[in-house]
Amino acid sequence: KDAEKRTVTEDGRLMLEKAEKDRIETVWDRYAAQTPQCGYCEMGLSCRICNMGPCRIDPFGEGPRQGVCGADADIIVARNLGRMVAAGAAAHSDHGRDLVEVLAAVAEGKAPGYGIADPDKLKRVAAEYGIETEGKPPHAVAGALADAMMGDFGSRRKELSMVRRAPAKRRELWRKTGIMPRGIDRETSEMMHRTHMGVDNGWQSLLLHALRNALSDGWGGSMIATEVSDILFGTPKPSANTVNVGVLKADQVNIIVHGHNPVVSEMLLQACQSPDIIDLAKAKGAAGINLAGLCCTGNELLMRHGIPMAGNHLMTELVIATGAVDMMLVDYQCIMPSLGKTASCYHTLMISTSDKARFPGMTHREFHPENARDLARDLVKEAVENFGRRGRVYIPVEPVPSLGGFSVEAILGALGGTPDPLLDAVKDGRIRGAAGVVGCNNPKIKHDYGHITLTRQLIENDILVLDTGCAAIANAKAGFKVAEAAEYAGPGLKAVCSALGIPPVLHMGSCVDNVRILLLASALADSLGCDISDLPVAGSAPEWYSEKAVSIGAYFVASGVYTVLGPMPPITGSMNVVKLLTEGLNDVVGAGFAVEPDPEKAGILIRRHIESKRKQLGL
Ligand code: BF8
Ligand code: SF4
Repeated sequence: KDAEKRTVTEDGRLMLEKAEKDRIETVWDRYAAQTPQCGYCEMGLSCRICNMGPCRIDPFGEGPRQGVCGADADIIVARNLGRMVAAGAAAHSDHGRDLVEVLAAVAEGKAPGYGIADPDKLKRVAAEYGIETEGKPPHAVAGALADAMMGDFGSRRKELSMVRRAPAKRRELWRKTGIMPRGIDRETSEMMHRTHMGVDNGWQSLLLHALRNALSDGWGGSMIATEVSDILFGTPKPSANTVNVGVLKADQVNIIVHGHNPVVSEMLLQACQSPDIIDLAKAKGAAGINLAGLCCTGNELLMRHGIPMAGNHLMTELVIATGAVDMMLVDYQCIMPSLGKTASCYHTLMISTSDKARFPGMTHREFHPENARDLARDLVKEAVENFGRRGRVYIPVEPVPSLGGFSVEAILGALGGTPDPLLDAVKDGRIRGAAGVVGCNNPKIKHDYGHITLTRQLIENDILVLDTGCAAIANAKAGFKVAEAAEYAGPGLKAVCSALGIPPVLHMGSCVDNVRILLLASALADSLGCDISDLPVAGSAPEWYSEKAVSIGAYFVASGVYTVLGPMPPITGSMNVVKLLTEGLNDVVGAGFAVEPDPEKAGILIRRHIESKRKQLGL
């Protein structure tokens, strides 16, 4: 059956069948309608950067070899990829900036409901920025930190502040190669400039700048997003949660938050917990109010508060098809513009909340730091009112238990304050190494098959898995994130996990939280006195779709982490670009990309890489 070809998850399959019965069109149907997709575009060989075009290069060498301007395949492919990085870096970094705005508003007392949840972290980060913290109240420190972070965004000429967290050898390499990131917006803006017609036509220099642009995301925009979120809302600690469509409750008001920025979802959580609104829900015949998440804003709540997770990217339409969602609130990124239409078949109220993200079929109710608390309360009340308008609901599965909240601070805490016990386990071979399994879903790959298959193989072979984003949700649904999941691990990893009481797959958060993986890798490299590229670690994005994932992959590689992509990026039109990314970069940044859509084979690539790094370290 079709549903079985589309997803490996039980709730996904059952919901796909329900959607079909309800005649709901899904992302898979639209993907099928798009196939075969344009071969020029798949290879990165089409260009519509200027109005002399659009142009395409004939990959078989029979038709045009150059665009109207004279750009060849190498230039066109490199420019297109560079623009993907720029868009991804911009998305993460603009999200980071929104948090800095909230931090500034908190400092000014203009953000009722928000506060400083982790004053210690505020102090630590402020000290890194050279801000005097002694004897100053948190709000004053927050204001100074917000100002200093704003300075990281614009035309900054100096090195980005947070790069100081990278190992010294890595920073030296970035300087030497000319890819040390400066202002966050500056690198993105420069990427757009360089790819304008008639600017940078060196495919190598374009790709190097793409790495610098990505680094301005990983060690800049995303890192600021994560750190400021921790300061405002709390640094995650391990806590239990539940995952899959079964987290929806037939007898409760179900509110779903979807998107990325915790600025909105945190206020929703507060409102859902207020006793007067819970009483209102009970007066309307509901047993309570159930807040659950989708995608990364869900991950933010899961990490900090153990809020249940309804699903990842490809589940977002299907969750609505339960008929049990009384309200869905979205902020931005990865929100399919189809959702409003899907919801129109049910009673679900769809609310868009960000000044920069509108969607058809949604009501726009804009959140700002000043009005967020009150607006969240109003909206939760509206969701409660909507509970009575429900039709029949279909919640076909029981939720799966899972453990989240593994910030670097929490991991080091579990290890007794230093990475040494982890390093000892790596040195004596109980743990062979670590791998990040991150990123999206993509209808080109069977839903969650890539994540689950790769993760299972890695832990079976004693490789600790760190995951984020939609991959983390897939792995939680597969049951890899309870202490008992140590059973799935090889003997060495199993022993370590059992001793520490942790699962073999650690949920490190949302996609901006990939920086937590960078920071953990830096801590390990510092302890060993080596560079990140010397470590037995790897990254992977088995089902990636988004431009943000391109930026993440590029900053992982530029930071020295070998990274295996599932779906092929649009680069095969230029063998020069393919070769540079998969081979040449090793000589430049000590790491490169591989592409392998089959997760079983991707696992073998990662294991081979980890074993070769162990050998180089003499382990
Ligand atoms: O930032 S993993 S589909 S939800 S892009 Fe999007 Fe991809 Fe999911 Fe989160 Ni990340
Ligand atoms: Fe064509 Fe060159 Fe314009 Fe691209 S930039 S659309 S290749 S003329």
